[in-house]
Amino acid sequence: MTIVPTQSTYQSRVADYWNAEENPVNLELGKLDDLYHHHYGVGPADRSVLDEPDPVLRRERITAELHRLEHAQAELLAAHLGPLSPDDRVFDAGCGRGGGSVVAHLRYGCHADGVTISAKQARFASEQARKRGIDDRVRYHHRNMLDTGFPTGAYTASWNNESTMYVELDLLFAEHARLLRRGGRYVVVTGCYNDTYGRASREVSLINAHYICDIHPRSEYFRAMARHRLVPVHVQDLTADTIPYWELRREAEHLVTGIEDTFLTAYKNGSFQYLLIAADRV
Ligand code: GPP
Ligand code: MG
Repeated sequence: MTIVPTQSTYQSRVADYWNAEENPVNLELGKLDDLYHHHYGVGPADRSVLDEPDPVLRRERITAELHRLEHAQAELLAAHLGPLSPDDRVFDAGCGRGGGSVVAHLRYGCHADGVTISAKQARFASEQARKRGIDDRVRYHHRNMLDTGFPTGAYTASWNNESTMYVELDLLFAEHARLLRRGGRYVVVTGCYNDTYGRASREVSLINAHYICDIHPRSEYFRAMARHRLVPVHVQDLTADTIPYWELRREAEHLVTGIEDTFLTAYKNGSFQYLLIAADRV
């Protein structure tokens, strides 16, 4: 079978974005312990880092605190994948620079396959796994998460960590349902727009433009899961838990990308939610 990583002009533009992306907020945080995340943080923030008088140390302490919050998000997601054994195989859909698969492997000893549409991210993540000496168990592939070419029913767990807004949910969940064995676990953490607000707000539209994505409404996740043998077992609204991350990130002059206030407005005006859904493949 021929693997075609990008399947449309849109997907090629998304790949271009991630091939060019070098935001300090991702690279400076990842550098701290070689866990490169492409998602936001959760939990209470230690804002005392902002009071550090030494300017160099202040920047370092803010960077470390943001990384701690992003790592807590990755651990929260990973906790919902289990229990898993070292014989189990997991699938990381939209793996970015690879942090999430390493977190899952360190926690469970499992095999992991991560896929990204960005050739540069796949190379970067593979190099990280090689340096850690886990490249026999944690592998990254330049492939399309909608058509991975991986074997049917081979996976015990799979996830999307902030990557569903780039794809049609029906196509995505069909692929997860195919890859997961019966009784397997699927977990998604995502930003979604809130159906009770109405349609997408101005802020949601600005976030879409910033990342070249298309944020889905909350309702669409449950409809699409129901169509693809994915039955929710746990739903958690993480909106309040992610606000401290954004409140701290907006103060980090050395790391801001310019989207911080838009996220805070979107969360606070009720138009946008940060959600975790864990589902069983039946
Ligand atoms: C996080 O990645 C963001 C995305 C993958 C896309 C949009 C997500 C939503 C929840 C809407 P990142 O860590 O590369 O972003 P940033 O550079 O802003 O930290
Ligand atoms: Mg980031």
